[in-house]
Amino acid sequence: MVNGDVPHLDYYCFDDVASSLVNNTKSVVRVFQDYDYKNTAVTLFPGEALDLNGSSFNDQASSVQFFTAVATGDQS
Ligand SMILES: [Ca+2]
Repeated sequence: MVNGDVPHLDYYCFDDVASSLVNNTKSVVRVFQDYDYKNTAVTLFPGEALDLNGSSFNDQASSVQFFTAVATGDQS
């Protein structure tokens, strides 16, 4: 579980191994193919899950960035 921005996922032994992503935070999460928030990214909204098997992003994720969700009305 990651709770903040992570420029290098290998700190967590998690570099290039992710085959599925789940965003169980209340933030928008962007997951990048390379270190330091570079190259291709996928965006996950709060509660969103993504199966990467068979996609070009499988086993590629190397950094993660969190964004505060933009209020769009009732967030209760
Ligand atoms: Ca990578």
